[in-house]
Amino acid sequence: MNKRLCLPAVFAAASLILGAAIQANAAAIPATTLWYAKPAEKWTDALPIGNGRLGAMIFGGIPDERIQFNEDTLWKGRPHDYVRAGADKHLAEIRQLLFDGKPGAETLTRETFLSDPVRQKAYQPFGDLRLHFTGQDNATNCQRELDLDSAIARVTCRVDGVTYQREAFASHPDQAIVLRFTADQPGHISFTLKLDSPHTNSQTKAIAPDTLQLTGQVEADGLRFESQARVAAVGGQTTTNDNVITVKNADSATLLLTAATSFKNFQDISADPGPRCSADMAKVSQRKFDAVLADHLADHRNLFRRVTLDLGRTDRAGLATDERLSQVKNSGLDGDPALAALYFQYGRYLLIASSRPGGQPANLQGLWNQELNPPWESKWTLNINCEMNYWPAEVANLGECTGPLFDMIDDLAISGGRTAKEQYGSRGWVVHHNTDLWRGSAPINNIDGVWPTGGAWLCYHLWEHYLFTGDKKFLARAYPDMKPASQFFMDYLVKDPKTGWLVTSPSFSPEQGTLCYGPTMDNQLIRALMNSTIEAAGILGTDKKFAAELAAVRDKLPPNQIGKHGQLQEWLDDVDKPDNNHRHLSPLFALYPGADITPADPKMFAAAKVLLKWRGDGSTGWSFAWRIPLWARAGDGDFAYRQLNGLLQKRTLPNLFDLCGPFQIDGNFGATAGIAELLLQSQQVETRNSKSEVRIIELLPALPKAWPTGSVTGLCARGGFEVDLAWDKGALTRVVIRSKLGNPCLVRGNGHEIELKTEPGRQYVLNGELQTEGHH
Ligand code: FUC
Repeated sequence: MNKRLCLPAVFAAASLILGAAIQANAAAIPATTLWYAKPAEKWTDALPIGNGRLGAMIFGGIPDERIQFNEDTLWKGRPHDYVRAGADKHLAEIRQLLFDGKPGAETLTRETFLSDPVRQKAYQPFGDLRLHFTGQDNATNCQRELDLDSAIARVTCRVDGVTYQREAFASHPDQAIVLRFTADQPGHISFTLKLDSPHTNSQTKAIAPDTLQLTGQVEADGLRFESQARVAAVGGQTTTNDNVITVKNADSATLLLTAATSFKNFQDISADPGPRCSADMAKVSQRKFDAVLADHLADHRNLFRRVTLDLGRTDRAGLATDERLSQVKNSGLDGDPALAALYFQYGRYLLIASSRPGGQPANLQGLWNQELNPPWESKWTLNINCEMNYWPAEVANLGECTGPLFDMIDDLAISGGRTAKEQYGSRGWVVHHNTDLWRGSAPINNIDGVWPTGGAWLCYHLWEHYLFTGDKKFLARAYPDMKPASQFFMDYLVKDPKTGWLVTSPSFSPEQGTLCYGPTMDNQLIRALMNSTIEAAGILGTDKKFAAELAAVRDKLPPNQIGKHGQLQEWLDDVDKPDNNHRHLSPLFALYPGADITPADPKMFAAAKVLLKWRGDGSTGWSFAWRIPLWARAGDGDFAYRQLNGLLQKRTLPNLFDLCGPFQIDGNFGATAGIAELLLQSQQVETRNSKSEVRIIELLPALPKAWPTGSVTGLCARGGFEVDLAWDKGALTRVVIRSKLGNPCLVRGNGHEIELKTEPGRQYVLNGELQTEGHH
């Protein structure tokens, strides 16, 4: 293909008019566009759009387009309580065997303690739109792109002197997927449309001359679903025959897709998907395309444009995205810093597209899945993956996107309450290492499922949301989940006869070793949960007595321990092996995303670094990704950068989706959070006296050498701040701090420090030496 024409569609028209005058060059390619000079061959080449509930993968085929779509409540199964009846009767014996170091605990746990049934249910694909564009067999100059700034996927091509364009976006305000087909000459839009589904119990028919309806049911007694596709053509003829819509010689056409299921909530699937679908369709099809587009752009940009990132540009930024990725695979990321910035913004885009208030949280694949049996059921794995999805939310200024995660916690407090009672005889609620649409909370799969701190980790996100926003109303809404999560551990923890500490048992250090008690990660997570619950009670002026009781329990948790190699121990006993480079980094929770291990405790900080060093480079995408913020917290930007490089070289698909083995989205989100952590950190506070604390904002705490010059705007810091930074030759040149709440902060960077007393709504401009240049 002629290089001159390998430009995103926004430039294609200009290049055709201006001919050779326009050359592909780095400056012409928007920094937030993924683009390709050929259609997707596989699903993992296709480009994702989503409105948090509806998602679609756009293949960009010419003349045959496939648009595979999802709705985030279409799952196998039905309301179900997975609790293992009678498990509590075996708890004491399992614990005794573990304390005594006798064999048998694993077998007894496997036989008596796992969920019923032992596996949870799978997220499902919904359907496919199939378009055939008549007369486009000999298309040239085909290209496709995903513009992250507008959340629009575009496909363009030329046939016999006519330029064609297709655009697709998933509108959150209109709850529909919207496509528009245009040509630069009238009367040239001709296509057929079909709608089908991989579910065998499904059927499609035309319900109006312009509308197809897909109905089906996942399985007997399972979720029912419906989708409608409606075509509105300008000019030409639109006809329907059985289950095909044919458009001939139109000037342009709009295609609207709505979809719904019978899911009401995790305990109720009695909704009727038909009226839901029809109502969404009636609403969107009455509106003018331009109005739908304008609302979509405003809605998306309100979130997306809060943050910009510039790490510098080279000529490689002008290449197609898959070519850029191949170059990284060959020669590393050094020659293309703009690809790191694109990857960062892609993570933000994917979170906006897969997690919006009112919907389901981003699952293992966000919300994009074409498989009836997806890897790990495309559920929510809680021993790292689901939490990692939400790491970028606060720091990358997308706090609203946490809504679905918090709603899921509300559900788990109900289902997990039953598991706490039935399996452990405890108050409160517990969830183990996975959950699904039915909010399974009992241990699944095998003994490594018996890890009781999934709920504690989820609650950490509630507390983080409060730390970033200072929103007391939110805290009052979160506390009723946090308190019973803590109560569970008050009842459940058991005294280790050897040390007297209160420990989890039976448990696991995620996916390593065997059944054990008191692994370090559990202690860290429970300590974080109890600390935040106590603090929240204080802020809300409630539960004084309870908070004191909780503090007494917290004080008996095992502390972080330093072992014989100087390492932070993973288990209660000092049994760590220096050559253990496992993908999970569980005891390092307290370094990131936790904040219990900081340079304020130099010995423990050094011990955490010993363990982190042992673990070496990543393996799965998410394990590369976790190492990025961990090394950022450890203060080594170059080792963090090496992990980002590894992620892009070894675990990234052509559409920049992350690979675990199969596609899994957590690495996209973890690396996005990690890049932010290299530039800005705010996990530390300085205590002035017993009553007052000042938040520390660290600027460029771990800047990789590969990014000597750059700028970022709109990152968030705990305490209610938004921060813009610019740097050159590795040193800060300009800083803007916007204070939302009027809290004081201690700003550090470039070896300088300044304490700012701030007023809400004001911004403070500092130079590279952190001297104030004024406030506005
Ligand atoms: C955990 C990880 C695997 C995978 C799975 C979904 O079990 O250890 O690598 O990410 O979750």
